[in-house]
Amino acid sequence: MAYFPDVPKIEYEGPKSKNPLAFKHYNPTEVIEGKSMRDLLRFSVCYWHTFRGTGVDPFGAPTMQRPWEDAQDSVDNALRRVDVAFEFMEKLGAPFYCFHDRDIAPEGATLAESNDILDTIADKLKEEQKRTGIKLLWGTANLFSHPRYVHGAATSCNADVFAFAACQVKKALEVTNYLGGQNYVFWGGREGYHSIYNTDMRRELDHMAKFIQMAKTHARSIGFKGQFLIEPKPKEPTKHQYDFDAATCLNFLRQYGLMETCKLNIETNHATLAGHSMMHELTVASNAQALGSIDANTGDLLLGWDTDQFPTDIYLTTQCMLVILAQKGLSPGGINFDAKVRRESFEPNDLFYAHIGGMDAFARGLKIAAQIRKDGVLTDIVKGRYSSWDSGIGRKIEKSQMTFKDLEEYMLKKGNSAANHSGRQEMIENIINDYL
Ligand code: XLS
Ligand code: NI
Ligand code: NI
Repeated sequence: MAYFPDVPKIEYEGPKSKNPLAFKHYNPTEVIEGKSMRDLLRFSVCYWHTFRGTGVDPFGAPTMQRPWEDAQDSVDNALRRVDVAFEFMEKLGAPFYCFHDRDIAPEGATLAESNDILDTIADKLKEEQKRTGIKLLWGTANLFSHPRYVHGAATSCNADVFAFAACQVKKALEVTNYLGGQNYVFWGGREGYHSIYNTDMRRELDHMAKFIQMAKTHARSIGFKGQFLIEPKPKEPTKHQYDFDAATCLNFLRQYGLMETCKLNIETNHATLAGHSMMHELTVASNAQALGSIDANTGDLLLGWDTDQFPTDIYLTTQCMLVILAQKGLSPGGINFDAKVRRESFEPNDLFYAHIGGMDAFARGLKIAAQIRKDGVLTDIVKGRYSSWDSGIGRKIEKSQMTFKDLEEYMLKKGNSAANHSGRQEMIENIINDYL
């Protein structure tokens, strides 16, 4: 049975096409910088927003028309949803998908029951993966929806909650491994605080590190070879999240000796909530050799929360691809659309329009970024700007051959520093515009 009966397989038709159900720029086999678009972009569909999003908001009821959903969160429904998901992803031509344990399977009355249900669904996912060749980019555990996680999971003040969360991650790791998942994500759902008066921050952070360490030990013991990823977010649901931004996460990883264990999964709307641009966050992560994957979406300039919209802004995708190309791709990570259609876009086909738009926006960003790199415009500008470091005094400082005393001697002799050159920000912005 077809759940999207009027949608054909989405094909690449080129920039002139007016067909809303076709790619204008994403041409999976087109080669850029020696790799196919498919392998460079590694697009992934997220199970939670795309197959579980209902359109509820704090003021209103669900709006999404999803004829395959029943009123209860039944196991039969979860099985049927696997068919829906794979029909969608196959027609879209998405090579990867991602999930939380509780997106794919309902929670049972006990841990044992929940684990059994998860196994049932995982078997079906595995069959569908085999049939279609679609792969699991990453798995994760939902450690934030259930009321037990009201005070957090790994950072809960209740040790039993830490224990329950550990069991959930243990199982999620096993399922991810069973499905050949290439990464495993930790997003600190409620790992943070609302009131610092009642919070032992140091103890909570120690526990969070211990949790990841224990997860790593278990992952190794079951032969899971995937990459661990931490996803920064500054706030929401808690007032202050411990994984605030890329720099905060890197500090945490370094402090607890976890740099070898985890890379980062950077999400656009989280970057902007932290007061950074996506390109800033990607650069911080990439500089630390810790840019593992991205959650592609966008926020709304006028709203101060995580709206998780589909990315359509070519400036944004170009900036992302500049950083991603500079580090030669994201593999084993990818570009996961952690994005949801608007509450007003309630028809099933809107899911296609949204993903096609996001994929095309990134494909365009990729082509533009590759051209900018080919012409070397930015690299030449940046290289020229720092040329005083390539010889003379700059070179000696970089080589650690100078002390403050030496520099004083140098400057006393010279009398004053050399003149500065203009940063030419506007000219550079104009050059970037020429490529768009
Ligand atoms: C929420 C996060 C979440 C993670 C996975 O804001 O983006 O969806 O990606 O737990
Ligand atoms: Ni995310
Ligand atoms: Ni988000």
